[in-house]
Amino acid sequence: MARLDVTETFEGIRFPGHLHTQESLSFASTFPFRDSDTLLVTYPKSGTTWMQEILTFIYSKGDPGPAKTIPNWVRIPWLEHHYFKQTLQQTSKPRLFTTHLPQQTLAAALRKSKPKVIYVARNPKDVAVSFYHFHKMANFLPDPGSFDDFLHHFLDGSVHFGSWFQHIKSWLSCQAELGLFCITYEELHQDLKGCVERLSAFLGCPLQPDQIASICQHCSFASMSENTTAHLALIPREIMDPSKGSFMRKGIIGDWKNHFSLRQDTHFNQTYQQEMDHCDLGFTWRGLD
Ligand code: PPS
Repeated sequence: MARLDVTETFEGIRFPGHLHTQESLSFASTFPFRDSDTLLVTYPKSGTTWMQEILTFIYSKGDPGPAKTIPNWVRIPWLEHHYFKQTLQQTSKPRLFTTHLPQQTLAAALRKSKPKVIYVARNPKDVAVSFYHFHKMANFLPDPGSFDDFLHHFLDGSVHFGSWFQHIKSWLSCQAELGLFCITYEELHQDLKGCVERLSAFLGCPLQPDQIASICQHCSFASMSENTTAHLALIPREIMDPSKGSFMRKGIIGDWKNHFSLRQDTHFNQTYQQEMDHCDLGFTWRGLD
């Protein structure tokens, strides 16, 4: 299934047709979750792959076996991807899933059961930069044009996967209802060990100190860059072109400062203020200013 130039629009949001079909999006929106499932929710480029790796290691109790031998899209598949139904048959228990879908698409399905839901958020300026570079290498996403063009689309929400603002606002608005575990990319950076401890408590998956140490070692940027099953390096070059960039690109906080002009930063801050006014995220960004 190539469909590199196809765009699927579902509930007003555009998705790459290479990975999504109307049927797969519909299947995701009515998916029968179980209370024992864990759902990882992210806007693209917010630390999805990092959290997939951490969750894999928490459930394997620090054993690198599964993370080193099974690609991340099989270990913790995306609900909305076209291969999901097929992958589901191989999914071991407890079932772990990933999604980039907005909250309203999954609201009805999530009301029917109580899976554990983890939301990973990242400073949106760094998300925009990472997403821009990803567009350059991923042939299933549109040509982003200049960074200025891309930023414009990112801020008005017309990029694939929709508005970052709507995504975070809609998910965090049902934080209490869903018992959402919210964590940021920046927190993972600052204190990976502390984050792993919090996650293991949330998941009811106790870990020994040596297991936590193994997780922190294997989930570092350097280790994950070498583990091709952790990211998209296994994907053919017609789909993701390594000559145009790297999936494990920089993995740092604040790279936006190397990309944003003063004008772009001012415009971004104004849009952020307008969109996030009266929205208490419950945490403050590190690196937004
Ligand atoms: S995707 O395509 O939505 O699944 O992308 P996603 O995994 O959400 O985000 C990719 C960015 O996360 C960085 N990354 C990491 N940073 C620090 N440490 C670790 N271990 C790590 N793993 C992935 C990756 O480098 C992308 O960020 P940028 O800023 O582009 O480097």
